[in-house]
Amino acid sequence: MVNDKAIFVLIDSELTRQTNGFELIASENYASDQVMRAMGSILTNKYAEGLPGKRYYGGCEVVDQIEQLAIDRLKALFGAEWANVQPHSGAQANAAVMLGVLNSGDSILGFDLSHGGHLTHGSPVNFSGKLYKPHFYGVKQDTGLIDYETLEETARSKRPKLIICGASSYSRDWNYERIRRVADEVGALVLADISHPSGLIAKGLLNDPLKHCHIVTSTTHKTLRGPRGGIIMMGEDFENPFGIKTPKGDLKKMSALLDGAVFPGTQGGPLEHIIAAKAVAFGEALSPEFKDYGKQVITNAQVLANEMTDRGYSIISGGTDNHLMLIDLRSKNAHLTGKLAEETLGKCHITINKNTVPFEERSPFVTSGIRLGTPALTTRGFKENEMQIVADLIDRALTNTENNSILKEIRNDVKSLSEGYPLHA
Ligand code: DSN
Repeated sequence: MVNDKAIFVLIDSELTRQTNGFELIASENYASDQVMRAMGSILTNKYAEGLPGKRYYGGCEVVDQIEQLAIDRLKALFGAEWANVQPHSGAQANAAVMLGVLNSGDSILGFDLSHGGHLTHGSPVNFSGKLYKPHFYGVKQDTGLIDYETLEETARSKRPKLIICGASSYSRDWNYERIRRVADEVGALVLADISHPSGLIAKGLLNDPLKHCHIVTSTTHKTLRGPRGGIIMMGEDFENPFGIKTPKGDLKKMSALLDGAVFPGTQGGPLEHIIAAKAVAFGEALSPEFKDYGKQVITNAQVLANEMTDRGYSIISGGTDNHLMLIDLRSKNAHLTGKLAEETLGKCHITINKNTVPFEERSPFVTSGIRLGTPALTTRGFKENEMQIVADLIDRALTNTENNSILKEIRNDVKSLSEGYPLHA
């Protein structure tokens, strides 16, 4: 029985928006019905500070089993030795890792936000740049690929305690082995934040960070297609580098340090309804069908990148290995900004985000680029042919930004195509 009409009418409007449009935001996806059922369950009523079997509250015998299932499934999915499924988000997971392994004022080395990194990898407006001393590496201007030489030189000169790899808008795979080599040389830990490609990594479609990086964090709602949330994992025991306040080569002590950094370090009670939904999503990701979805996500991104290139748009780094691409609009039209592109496509119910490009000259509120990602449309059932139509419609909109009747036609085409691919089929 629903009484709160104000909210539920709005939720219905959002359902219509999600149903009738193309969702191309690279960090979004459509969670399954059973993931949402777990999220909306009575588990939200339960307090369970602590870990399975070691809680500060009574009545945890059921949530203990749920959380343990989530942990076990996650470990099986990634081949991890240890996992914590409590972080409320990717940012919370990164905050816990940094609290656990760093002292305030320690140096960290992360991928520059303006080149495709993330706020929590040292941005001056974020806790990571305020509590720690951030240094950055980026991409090479001529290739758009990670500048590993600069990463290595900066690691040697600044001697960070933590090197962070992973990105929000980088379309290529990472050389984790190379980053680990320089980390060992300078005595740093390596954190891989795989929030974006984790669903693809889980199925072996991209390089495995757990083999080389000391700690791995992720969100659970992007390519992994679960509820909105975060996780932390460790792949194996490791020889701990000097200078870090953790015991040498002791996974058990290291995991206790990270568990403590999540709770009580940075969070209170875990969200057991979300943890149950994470368990459901990990179960879905363990299935063979999830690998087909992952492969199709990449194929769709590569088709879309090629189609956009053929229409005169420049893709940073020349293409994609994963689920996303960053497009520099200046190659198509020097006056077309990311802001105008986002607004124009929004009028056609094609949802994307404006994005800075490396060595950006415009403000982050305007930008010269857009980011496109294929996880959500792939979940919906779009394949190569549909991606060609998507590219056509995007290009048609971006070459007719002032022509409202053409934009209306495109909106109708988007709606008709969307109708053939219901959500949660
Ligand atoms: N803001 C998210 C994204 O869109 O990539 C990352 O946190």
